[in-house]
Amino acid sequence: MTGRLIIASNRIAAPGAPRAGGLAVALADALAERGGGVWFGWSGEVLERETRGVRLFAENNIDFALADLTQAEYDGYYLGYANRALWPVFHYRTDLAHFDEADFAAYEAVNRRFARLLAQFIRPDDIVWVHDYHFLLMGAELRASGWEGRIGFFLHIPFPAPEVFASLPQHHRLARSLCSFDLVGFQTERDTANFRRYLVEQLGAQLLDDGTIQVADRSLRADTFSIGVDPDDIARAAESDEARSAAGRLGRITENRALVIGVDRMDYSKGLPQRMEAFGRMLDDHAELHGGVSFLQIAPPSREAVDAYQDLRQQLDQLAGRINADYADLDWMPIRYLARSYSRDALAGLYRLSRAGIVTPLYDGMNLVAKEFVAAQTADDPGVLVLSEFAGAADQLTAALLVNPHDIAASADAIYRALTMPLEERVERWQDMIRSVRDQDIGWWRRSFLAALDAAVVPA
Ligand code: GDG
Repeated sequence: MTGRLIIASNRIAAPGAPRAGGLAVALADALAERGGGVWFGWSGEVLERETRGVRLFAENNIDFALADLTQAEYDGYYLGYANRALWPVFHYRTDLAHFDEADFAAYEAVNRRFARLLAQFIRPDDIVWVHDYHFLLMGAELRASGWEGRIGFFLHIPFPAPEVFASLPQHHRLARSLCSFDLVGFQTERDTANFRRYLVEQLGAQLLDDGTIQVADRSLRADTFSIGVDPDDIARAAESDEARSAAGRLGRITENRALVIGVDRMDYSKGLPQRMEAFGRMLDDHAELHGGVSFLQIAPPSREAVDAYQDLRQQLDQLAGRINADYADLDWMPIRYLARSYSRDALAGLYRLSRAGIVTPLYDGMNLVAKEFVAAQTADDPGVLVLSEFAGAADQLTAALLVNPHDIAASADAIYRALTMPLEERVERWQDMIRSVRDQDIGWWRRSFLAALDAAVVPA
């Protein structure tokens, strides 16, 4: 164990605010477990022109260091390069990508400015853990600022096939920067293999027998660390007053109808239109279920300033409207589509109430909702998970009903199968899944990443 842990992520869980997400809790725990450290990132504030420099807050023994963005940085770095170029390309949607040089310049400038701010805090024996696609250039920029200590990087989204990654005009720059880290972590074996293959084919890397990757004068490691959830915490949340009240409110309306639930940020990677079509298709095929099943889709809007997200919103509004118009009756609404967010506790209550969870992204790094759904079930009457084979979670949750989300007929069949599955099979599948959710939980994820980073050899 070395010095302090320094975490850098685009968004941070600000002091005093409730830590809603599992990830926020995991990172705060990682800092606490090390006996303190610094969590550095964007404050979430956008200022017209000037930024104010880093603002520091202490909470217990964690220092939070917050930096603002200017409007131009927010537009170019965040909405532009991160969310109009990197996000679509890494999710295999090159058709939606905008390759704008000015956006890349803003991305590079923010990575440089943030790296320099960070370099002011770090001490020689600290270790630095950088998160996600917003900060791909942070490795190179930290090294350029003179930092020689350990730095690790974890990518929360998929690392695409090398041919797809190479569609980014700046792919060499991005990959070389990733090689400035001592450890690069991915969600699945496929992501890790894609990254390694890219380095060999494009940068002439050598893969050594001990797992080290040699690229020019740098050596690094790349490995798989599948992110998890805190299953005990989710089970507790599902028992909370708020969970019961949410389940009660919904239960009164759906009465004894079977409930199918989906919870996703409103994002084109999540396969929401395909999922609604699959539910509609299931109603086409199974008249006997009319009036007997409801599909609840919770989809809090995100990144609304990006065109592709506005298009998705329209598409979903139309689809839900059409399916409901075709099938709804005086006392039955087949789809309840809610473009808003609910508390973590309320969601856990709704997962528990549901007979099936439907998590069918077209591509997803891991997908925590799949694991949260499993963790919220009870052992004596668990719901069934219908899961996309293209979610990272499918590698671990092999007892889910795995589907190709583009195959509407097969997805419709899987929903039907989930709704009609005998209790014995539901229990068997759930036990298999909860074992994996417990074995590789959020604590396992952060501990295994940090142990590998501690073990990374830093060149003398
Ligand atoms: C990225 C990667 C990877 C959703 N709606 C509400 C709400 N949520 C919570 C869920 C879950 C989280 O947000 C979403 O996580 P996902 O993993 O499903 O997806 P992304 O946001 O795309 O996350 C993904 C993840 O990073 C972690 O590495 O798994 O592949 O894309 O925790 O519960 N939470 C609340 N209200 C909502 O309405 N409170």
